[in-house]
Amino acid sequence: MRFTNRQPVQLRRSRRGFSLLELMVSIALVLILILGINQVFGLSSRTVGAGQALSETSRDGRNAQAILFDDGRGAAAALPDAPFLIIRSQGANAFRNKADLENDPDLNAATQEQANDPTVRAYDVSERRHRLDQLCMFLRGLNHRQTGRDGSFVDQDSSYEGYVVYGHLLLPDNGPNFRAPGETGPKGPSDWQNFNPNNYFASQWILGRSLYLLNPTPSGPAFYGANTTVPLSPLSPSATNGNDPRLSQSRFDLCETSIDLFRQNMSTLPPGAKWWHYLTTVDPTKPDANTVPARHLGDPTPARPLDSLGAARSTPCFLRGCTQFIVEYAGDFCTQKLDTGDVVQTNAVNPPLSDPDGVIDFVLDRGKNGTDPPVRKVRWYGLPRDVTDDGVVTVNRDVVPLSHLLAALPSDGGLGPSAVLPAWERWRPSSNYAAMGPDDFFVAAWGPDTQNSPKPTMIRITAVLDDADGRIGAGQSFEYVLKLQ
Ligand SMILES: [Ca+2]
Ligand SMILES: [Ca+2]
Ligand SMILES: [Ca+2]
Repeated sequence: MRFTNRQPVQLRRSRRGFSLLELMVSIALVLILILGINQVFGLSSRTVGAGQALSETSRDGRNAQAILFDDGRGAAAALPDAPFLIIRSQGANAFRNKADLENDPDLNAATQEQANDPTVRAYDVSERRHRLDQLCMFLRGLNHRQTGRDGSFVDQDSSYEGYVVYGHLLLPDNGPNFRAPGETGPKGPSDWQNFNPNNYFASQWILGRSLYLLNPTPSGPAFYGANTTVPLSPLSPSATNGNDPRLSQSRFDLCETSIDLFRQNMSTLPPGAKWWHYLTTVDPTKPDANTVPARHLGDPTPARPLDSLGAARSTPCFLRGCTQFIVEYAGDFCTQKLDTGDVVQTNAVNPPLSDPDGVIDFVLDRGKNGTDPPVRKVRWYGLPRDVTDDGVVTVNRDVVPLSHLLAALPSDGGLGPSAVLPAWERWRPSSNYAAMGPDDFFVAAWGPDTQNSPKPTMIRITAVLDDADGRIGAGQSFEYVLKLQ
């Protein structure tokens, strides 16, 4: 009886179900489990995303090397009789990406409110201070056309002569306009990203490689097809009124000229003509100091259905997420003391001058503290850059223009302020580095008026590649050295 008595109790208990408390506890447990699983999956997908972004940037950096070295060989072959070679260097303030913008109190990349903000000194290279250099070279060697005439995407044309420009591209906004990298609009900082939606953040920038084949008798439509005799055509506006069409806006990658014809064309320029100014700036009628560099047009995602113009605009897109593009040069331009690196005057009279000595100009590296035994390293010339990373630019340790080294005081290894300066350094920034302006730029241009001057033997390119989606902690840096002699 006792046994049978217990059964209803057990049955009653098993039918009772869950109490509210038990239900809540189990729901909470399930929620915790789901959150945990989410965390694990989120973490691993972020890891996969970062890994993918890293492998993408390293793949792009490696692929770029083959093309850059090929162009370097072409430039070396063309250099002895090339019409010109131009390096134009300039820095710009910009946010690395959206997250960087959102951390900034006044939404302005040119101001540094917080102690931990990336520096924006003119000679810095940081996540807020970027280099947007340009390199213009003539090439000898086989190159194929990358665009086609109207109604087609490619042509069979090829040529053994070419002209290539490396530099950041103008990219379309979501309307009809093209915007410069980091360009800001007329309204306040809160509108700048809206004004320039595709080329505002440094991680959106695209380094362009705009290659033009040269052919004096082109088979199809070419840039500047008219038989013009305007000086400097067909690669630039005229040297007299600046109104001719610009190569940087051209949809054709074929120019109706040759290296020889163009050099002959340039030889007719009057002495003192600022050919380099006309070839590299947007409005050549403006004075040197306040001109905007001429940038070529690119469009990585042309409208569908694709047409010849859209296809042509996509071909210059070379390196995506290129937040830094730094071009510097090296060679034998002066005589130096082997034990100190000081520049030696090689003429007996004033103004003091230093001739090449058969040794590539060098810098003595004495280690981080300046006390190690000196090691001789190639000296690179260019827009001032703090390569020793100690917060200041020093003439005899960092990258500076050759002019700055020559004109430095003898105690700093130079010849003094009256030194004869190199004719190919056409525009130099202030040598008072602390006071260097954010828009100060540097132009080194070898051309018809420096035929008897030494030319660079090497060009160093430093590029930093970043992920537009912010998946990697910092951009990856790549260095390429092109041997020109
Ligand atoms: Ca700011
Ligand atoms: Ca030398
Ligand atoms: Ca330094």
